Amino acid sequence: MVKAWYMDNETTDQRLEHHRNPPEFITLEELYNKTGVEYFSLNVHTYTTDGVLDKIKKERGYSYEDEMVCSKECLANYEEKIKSFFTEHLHTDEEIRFILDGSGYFDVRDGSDQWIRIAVSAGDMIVIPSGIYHRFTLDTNNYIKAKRFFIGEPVWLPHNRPADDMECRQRYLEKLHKGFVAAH
Ligand code: KMT
Ligand code: NI
Repeated sequence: MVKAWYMDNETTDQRLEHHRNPPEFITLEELYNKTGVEYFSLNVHTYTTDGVLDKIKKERGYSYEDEMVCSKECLANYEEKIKSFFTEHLHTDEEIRFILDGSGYFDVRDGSDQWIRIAVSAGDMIVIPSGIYHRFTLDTNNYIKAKRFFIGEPVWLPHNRPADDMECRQRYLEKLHKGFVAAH
């Protein structure tokens, strides 16, 4: 089940929760209004036939999908990959992940440059907007399995911060200042 909170800046062990003291949780609605991050809840046992994922894919034009596993055993160049996932970056396209098993954290910056930590596990699907600074880490379970989606030919390339001159960054900032409006 998804949960989101403001995290402190302490990241000696990135896999821990790093709540502020006292903890400051935020709702999914607040998360969307503050960052544009979208969330869908899916049933991992029925998603292949219940039509919920199919509808999202159709409406949003997700034409590409694959599956990835992140764990010490399954990820080639594990340490390097984990390090690059956790380096603050943005993408020219949305980062769309549907968690099938395991768990992890997506960290996103709010409009005041504060980190919000989003804990995801099986059934959670999140859409991280293009142009937002973010990062990913496994938690102490050290395991996640997720589906990735993309509109057209996938571009996974991260642009590490600072990438403020990029067009996708400028467009993201415009939406942030105007207020996010759901596309559907
Ligand atoms: C990414 O791009 O950060 C990832 O794909 C991380 C794993 S997705 C659960
Ligand atoms: Ni990313």
